[in-house]
Amino acid sequence: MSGTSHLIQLWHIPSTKLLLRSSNFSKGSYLVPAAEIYPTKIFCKKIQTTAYRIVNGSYVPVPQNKNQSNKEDIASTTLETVGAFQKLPMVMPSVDILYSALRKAKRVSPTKGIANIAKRERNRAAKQLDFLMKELAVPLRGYAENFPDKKQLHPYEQSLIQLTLGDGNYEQVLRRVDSLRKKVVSVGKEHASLCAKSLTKREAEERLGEGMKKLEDIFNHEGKAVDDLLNIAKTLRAMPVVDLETPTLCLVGAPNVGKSSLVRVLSTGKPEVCNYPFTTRGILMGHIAFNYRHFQVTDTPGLLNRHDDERNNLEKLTLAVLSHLPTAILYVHDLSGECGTSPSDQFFIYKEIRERFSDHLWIDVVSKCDLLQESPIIFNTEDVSADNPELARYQKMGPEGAIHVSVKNEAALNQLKGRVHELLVSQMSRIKSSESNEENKGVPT
Ligand SMILES: Nc1nc2c(ncn2[C@@H]2O[C@H](COP(=O)(O)OP(=O)(O)OP(=O)(O)O)[C@@H](O)[C@H]2O)c(=O)[nH]1
Ligand SMILES: [Mg+2]
Repeated sequence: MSGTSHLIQLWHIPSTKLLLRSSNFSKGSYLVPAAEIYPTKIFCKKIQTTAYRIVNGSYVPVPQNKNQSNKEDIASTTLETVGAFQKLPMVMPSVDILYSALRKAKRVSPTKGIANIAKRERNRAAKQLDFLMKELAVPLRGYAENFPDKKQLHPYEQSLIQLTLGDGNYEQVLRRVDSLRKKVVSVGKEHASLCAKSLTKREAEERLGEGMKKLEDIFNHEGKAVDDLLNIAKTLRAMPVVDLETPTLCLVGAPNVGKSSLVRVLSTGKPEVCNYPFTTRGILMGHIAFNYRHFQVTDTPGLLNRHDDERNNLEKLTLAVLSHLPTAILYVHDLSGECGTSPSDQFFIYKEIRERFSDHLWIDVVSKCDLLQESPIIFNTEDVSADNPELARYQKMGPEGAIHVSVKNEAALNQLKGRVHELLVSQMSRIKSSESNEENKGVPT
């Protein structure tokens, strides 16, 4: 397509080892199986203008009610925005917090003008312990206060936390950090007050030593919570954040059908392409520019023909994107028999997804049509269904109106790019009209 440039912005971070074990994916986007973190390709952030609520696990727009209470306003405000991960506080490694606090505490001098040696020593010991306790507790309190409550996040970000870190891990790590803070405060106070009661210089010194050792031991034992939080922050900060005001094309389909290959054609994004299912293990966010207009593209992990309860975290991630983000869908079908999911299974997945996300703008693509032309034998991997005409048609042609493309012989790729462009322009109009509806609702009558 002339005058069309395709750009993709990919930010890589090194593989992050979080909580349990490290990833062996060197090139995929970020995510996922519970408690595993993968390298990330990320994009940009922005604000969403529509409020949502969750109904039966789905994310639906909420018409704004002018008479809502203040509290509800605050809650919906928190759900309207994405980009919380980029605002997470920087976390210091536990060992740095500890050694910096110890070093500074040892330099704390007694209050000036105390002539009596014992009194001066107990004053110094109490002050040093109090200082150490505060130096350790203050950053921990900052983390507890500034890491957001998961429930207050945009549903998309809630899903990312859950699917990436594992259910409940985020909250659990924050609880561990807070319990470390409480322990540090109570032990620090207890020992500082013991120091203040010392009768001799020696006793004050001993109690100071004991107190410092105790705080050091607690931090050495439980400081891992801080390091886990540091890894969580690193991982979350590097996650893809979508600009909710920029039209987004989301590639969806069964595993191995050619989604990533099409992303590579539609943009300069380079997701991994391999001939095995679930090559794509996370969401890749890239963008395309058509005639100086910018659009986003997301590649997603494949979906299998099974019930939601049986889906893996990769599939759940794809569904989270479709449920929580305003995307246009490019649905990819592979009828060649090459991908490992039979055409009839793809048909049932497709029917379900199409129905579930019927309000999304949509293009259907039958991929690998070079194989269909070259080798009809591959295509005939299953009997054409005689008793279900819709399925029988699908097995031969894919859904009605689908564009038959091939990245191998470049068949119909320009046609596809043109359709994608039109789709994204329509998506842009949708976003604009929903924005102006929101604004009109906000104007008092
Ligand atoms: N012959 C042919 N092979 C293709 C075409 N498009 C993709 N393939 C091959 O199909 C296989 C899967 O392609 P991917 O693009 O990785 O598929 P995917 O849907 O992203 O796969 P997952 O990420 O695992 O879900 C690779 O071996 C590709 O080279 C095509 O148009 N023709
Ligand atoms: Mg892929």
